Amino acid sequence: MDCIFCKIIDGSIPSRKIYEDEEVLAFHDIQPAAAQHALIIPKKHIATMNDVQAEDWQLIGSVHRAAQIVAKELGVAESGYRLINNCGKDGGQVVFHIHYHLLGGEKLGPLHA
Ligand code: IU
Repeated sequence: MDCIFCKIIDGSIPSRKIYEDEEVLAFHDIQPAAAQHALIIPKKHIATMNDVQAEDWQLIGSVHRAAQIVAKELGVAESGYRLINNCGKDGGQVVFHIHYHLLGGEKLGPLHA
C-alpha cells in the first residue's frame, strides 16, 4: 500500500520514535507546529475517522492511551497539551492514515482567536 505512515511503521521510512507497542506507534512530526509535536497512529491502516469500524474502537482507545504516555514522555502532561485529529479535506487531513497530533511544550493559542 502506498501509505507514508505504513512505511514509517514498517521501518522503510525512518522516524524519530517516541513510543511503540503492538498496536500503536508515536513519533515526532517532521514539521513541528509547536515546541513539542508528536503524531500517534494505529499500526492498522485506517484512512480517516470516518473509516473507524465497530471493531476498531478499542484500538482507538489504545491510541489515546499511547497519547497519555507520550505526553508524559515529552514532559507536557502537567503543563497541558492539545490532541487533534484532522478528518478529511475540510479538516485539513493530508496523510490518509488516521493519526492524532499531540501539541504542547508552549502556551497554545485559543481555538477562537
Ligand atoms: P494531517 O493531519 O494529515 O494534516 O497531518 C499530517 C502530518 O504528518 C503533518 O503535520 C506532517 O508534518 C506530518 N508528516 C510527518 O511527520 N512525516 C512525513 O513523512 C509526512 C508528514 I509526508
